[in-house]
Amino acid sequence: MSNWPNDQSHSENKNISQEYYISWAQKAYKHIQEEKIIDKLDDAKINATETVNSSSVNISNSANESSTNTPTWMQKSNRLEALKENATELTTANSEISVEFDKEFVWSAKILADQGRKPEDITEDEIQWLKSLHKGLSKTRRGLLNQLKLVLGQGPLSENAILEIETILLQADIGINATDYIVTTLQNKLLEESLPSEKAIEYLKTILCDILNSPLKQAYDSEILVKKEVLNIWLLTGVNGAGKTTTIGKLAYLAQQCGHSCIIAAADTFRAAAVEQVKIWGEKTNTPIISNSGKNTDPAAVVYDGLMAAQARNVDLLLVDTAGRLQNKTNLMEELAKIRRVIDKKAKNNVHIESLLVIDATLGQNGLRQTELFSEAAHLTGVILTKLDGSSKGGIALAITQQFGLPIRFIGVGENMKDLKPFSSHEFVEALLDE
Ligand SMILES: Nc1nc2c(ncn2[C@@H]2O[C@H](COP(=O)(O)OP(=O)(O)OP(=O)(O)O)[C@@H](O)[C@H]2O)c(=O)[nH]1
Ligand SMILES: [Mg+2]
Repeated sequence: MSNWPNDQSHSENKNISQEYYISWAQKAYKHIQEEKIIDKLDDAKINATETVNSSSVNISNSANESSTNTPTWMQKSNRLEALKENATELTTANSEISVEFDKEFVWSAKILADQGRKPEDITEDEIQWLKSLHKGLSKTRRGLLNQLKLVLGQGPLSENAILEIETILLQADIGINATDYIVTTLQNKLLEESLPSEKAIEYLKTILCDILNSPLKQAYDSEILVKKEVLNIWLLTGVNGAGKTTTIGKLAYLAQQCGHSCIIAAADTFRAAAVEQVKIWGEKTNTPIISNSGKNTDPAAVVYDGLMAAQARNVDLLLVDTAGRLQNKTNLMEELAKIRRVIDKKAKNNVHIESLLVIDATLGQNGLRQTELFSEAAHLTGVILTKLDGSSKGGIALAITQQFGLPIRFIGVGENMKDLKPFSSHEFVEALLDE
């Protein structure tokens, strides 16, 4: 994976049978199992080689034993025995695989199959990721589907049905604008054509995907975020505790995985502990940190230092961590505007700037007000949603996209390094509406 695709492609064929997906999932599971065994065998090979090597050293040191003359083929055979023993152990030890083959696995496999993937290319991480997303949105999904099944499939929506759908969409944090749009578009379709409940839900999925993809069609490149041959500067902003620093760590990890060179500017100078927190992520991901431990350091100065270092070192990506601030604190928002001005002024040639608002998805509609005010100060180009594994309802993604035309760029579903991925409208909408 050299870039960070927002893979929106997926099969349009909704008639594929469940049996097909189960068989696909079984193949993917077998493949993951085999990969695990190969990994373990590789480890065992190294261990066995080390054991044989160290025992031959011992043997050669012992003058009275004839094993100094142990023929090479015999040593190999010992190694083979060790490998065979390990292989038998491993093939019988299913517990070695942490991802379980269950309903969630089949669902995850289905999402990957619909994106045109092959079972022999699937990794355990990808399945774990989709499982977390599906699990995180399970409560919202259950509520939405139960209600929708009651009112869909009976021709155009009655006034009561409209009210019920509106209520359930609003409860899922989808917001007034997006809810209006969704219900009107759905009703227009149902007035045109009578759809059974299942087909109406499929149609609803296309409405939601269209909303989520709409900013990409207008102004943004849907393919990649890290542009080639330029310095990419990603400024992360947001309210206190939204998950900015953790997301910076996860992004540094992703950058490393994709082969992009990266440095982090620790521009949260508000708390001493903030720089320490960034440094821990720097160590975990082997990413250089630019910081200034002086008291009352101007965060804009750290950003400036970061920029200079990034340009001098010719790195692909500069990640900027900022202090958490409430959107209604004017002085703090002015400080943010200054940071943004420094970036715009000093980074003129060969740069691509992304200004990303990190939103804690569990905070619901508050995200809309945050988006509005952070947009003014930091000229946002996108949003990162965190904590979709928690009590979040998820609908805020649609509310933000519909109201502000900003794309959701990444989503976080946990506190670990691997718990962040580029946003895919297909995956997200299926997790919201597919059992
Ligand atoms: N469950 C879950 N927790 C997360 C996620 N992202 C971040 N967190 C947690 O949220 C808490 C706050 O994260 P930080 O990264 O420190 O947030 P921040 O925005 O940098 O906070 P300030 O710098 O204080 O404004 C930490 O406990 C993180 O581990 C996520 O996707 N899921
Ligand atoms: Mg922080």
